[in-house]
Amino acid sequence: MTTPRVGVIMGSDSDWPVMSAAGEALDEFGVAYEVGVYSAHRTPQRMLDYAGSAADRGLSVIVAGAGGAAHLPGMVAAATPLPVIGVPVPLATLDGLDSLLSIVQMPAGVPVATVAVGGARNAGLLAVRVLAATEPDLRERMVAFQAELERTVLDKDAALRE
Ligand code: RP5
Repeated sequence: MTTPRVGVIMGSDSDWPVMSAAGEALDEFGVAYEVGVYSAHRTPQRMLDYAGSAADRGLSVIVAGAGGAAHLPGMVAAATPLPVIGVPVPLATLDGLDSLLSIVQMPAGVPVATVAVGGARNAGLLAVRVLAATEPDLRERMVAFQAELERTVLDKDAALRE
C-alpha cells in the first residue's frame, strides 16, 4: 500500500459530503491520502495524537474541515509543523460565516491556509500544489490541469460567439 501524503480530516462525519471534494481532487492527481474524523471538542486527545504524529508518519499536508465553532484546523496547526489547509464547512445556520471566521482568524505564528466556505475541492488542489513544488511529475500534471481549465473557458467563449 502507498503511504498517504495528505491527511483529509474533519470534525464530524457530517462534514464528509463537503469534504469528499478534497479527496476527489487528490484522486484526480493520483495523490495518496487518508481520511478521518478528529473532533477538536469531542475527541481532543485523539486530534492531538493525530497532529503530533502526522509528519513522522509521512504526511506532507493536512486538509482539515469543520463547521460552526470550527477549531479543528487551528488546533491541528498548533500541534504539527506541516502546512494545514482549513475548509470552513457551512452548517444550516449562519451560512458558514461562523466556520470561516473560526478558521481564518488565527494568531500570528500559527498559520492555517483557509479556502472559501465549502471550498474543499480547492483545498485538495492546494495540497497538490504544495506537493508539486518539489515533485516535477506532479507539477507537470498541475500545468496540464491549468491548461485544461483555460481550454474550457476558451471553448465556452467560442460557443457564445457562434
Ligand atoms: C463541528 O460541528 C463539525 O466539524 C461539524 O461541522 C459540526 C456539527 O457536527 P455534528 O453535530 O453533525 O457531528 O465540530
